[in-house]
Amino acid sequence: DLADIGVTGLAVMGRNLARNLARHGYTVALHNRSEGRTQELVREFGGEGTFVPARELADFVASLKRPRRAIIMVKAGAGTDAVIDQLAALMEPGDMIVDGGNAHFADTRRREAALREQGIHFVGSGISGGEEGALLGPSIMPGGSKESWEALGPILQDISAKVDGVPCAVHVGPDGAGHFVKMVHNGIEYSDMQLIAESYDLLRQALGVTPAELAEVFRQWNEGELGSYLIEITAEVLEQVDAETGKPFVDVVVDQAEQKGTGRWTVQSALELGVPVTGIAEAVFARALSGHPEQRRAARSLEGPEVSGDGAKELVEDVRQALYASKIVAYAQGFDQMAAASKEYGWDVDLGAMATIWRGGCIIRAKFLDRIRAAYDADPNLPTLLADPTFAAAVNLAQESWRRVVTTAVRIGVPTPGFSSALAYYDGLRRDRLPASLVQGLRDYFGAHTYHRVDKEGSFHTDWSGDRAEHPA
Ligand code: NBP
Repeated sequence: DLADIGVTGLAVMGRNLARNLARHGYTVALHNRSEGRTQELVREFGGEGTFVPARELADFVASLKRPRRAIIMVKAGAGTDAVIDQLAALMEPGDMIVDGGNAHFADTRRREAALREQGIHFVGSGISGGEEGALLGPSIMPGGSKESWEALGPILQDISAKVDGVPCAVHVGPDGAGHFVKMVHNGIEYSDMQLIAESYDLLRQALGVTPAELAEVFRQWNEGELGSYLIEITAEVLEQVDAETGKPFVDVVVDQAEQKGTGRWTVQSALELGVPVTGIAEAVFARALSGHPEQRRAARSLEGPEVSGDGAKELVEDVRQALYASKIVAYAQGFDQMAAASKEYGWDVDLGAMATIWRGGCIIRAKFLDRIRAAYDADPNLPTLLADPTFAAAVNLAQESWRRVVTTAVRIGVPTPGFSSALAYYDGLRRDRLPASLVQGLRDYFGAHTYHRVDKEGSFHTDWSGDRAEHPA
């Protein structure tokens, strides 16, 4: 029998995605560059469904029903290009190639345009949820043509996570839209983790509590508005004890955070689009700082404040509030970035739908995403999430706590770039007048860059080096 769909690239992600498809009753063609992985899958999990293994890519393509649907799950980069080229050479107009890896959206745009010339639908699809999500139901963010969504959508919705019966898979938009949204998802994930890490660090330093005690705090937080996968697993990581030394797990792990690049891509894109994603940027930079132990060693003689601990138990609730408010800011920024990209590239992304498909399967899944969905339902053109009445009320409620947290961190010398920058963003957004007017004045002074006036139309320049009179520019 011909296969309904195929997967090439059978490392952890591809293997689990293929099993997920088979478990949903689809006949799945299998291929991997080195045949060992294909054989291993069939040997270990062949009983889970109907697989059609192929040693050669040509046999893999030949085993697919028309129009063919093939998912690529290989390491992002040059390997993906190679596999796309090989597949495309074996395919016909109307066939579909899905790239489920973490490709850069610009690569996806390029690949989609090239394959469109050949009449092949190229679907760059974000897939989130790691290994477990791929098997049990990921969050799926496909880009590409409407026709490809019609042919692939039902399958992707079948295998995706479901929340309240709603699948966590939706057509994001044309060409690179799916991979863009996945990239921002990962950027937000960086920011979420940074804020969690700051909460842990500040509470541990200020209150002198143990990681195990903090695990309990996070467990309680998980019951409330912060309820999310990342808060849940934070409790588990914090209570973990190293079997060899008996020390808390977090004390035996090297404190240098690594990154695969999607956070950096998010910030690079945000710089190009002119969207301030300070929460994500600070998270990327905090990882970069952690990666320079030689600088930290060299800086050991730098002095900190006299005070260290700050025993107030109220700090726990304050930090919870600061975490929630900063998280709202980080999401507001990420959603701004998606809105800006959607406009720039003509994608027409439904922002509320992105919140919906992130509710399950993916790493940033959280109760709070229902509120984001509701905010965009109430106003699809919301200029910022912070303008939504529910979120505005939440940050208003939190802001005193937020300020106490940042003040405490500054006083005792614990770095909280996530909390601090989120608060600065909030205060910037709130301002009636910003000191950008002075920046404009300076620009006009040294570079005759001109400025606008609050009371008149047009551009103006002041003759700074002469009589300092103003002239229309
Ligand atoms: P890897 O990213 O480790 O890639 C391994 C796979 O790529 C193997 O099947 C390997 O074949 C194949 N491959 C390579 Br490497 N170069 C190739 C080439 N030139 N031609 C053909 N095949 C090639 O696998 P993964 O961790 O399963 O991730 C797959 C994709 O999913 C990546 O893009 C990743 O970023 C993305 N992703 C991963 C996660 C996660 O949690 N791991 C989550 C979300 C997305 P071989 O067996 O012959 O070496």
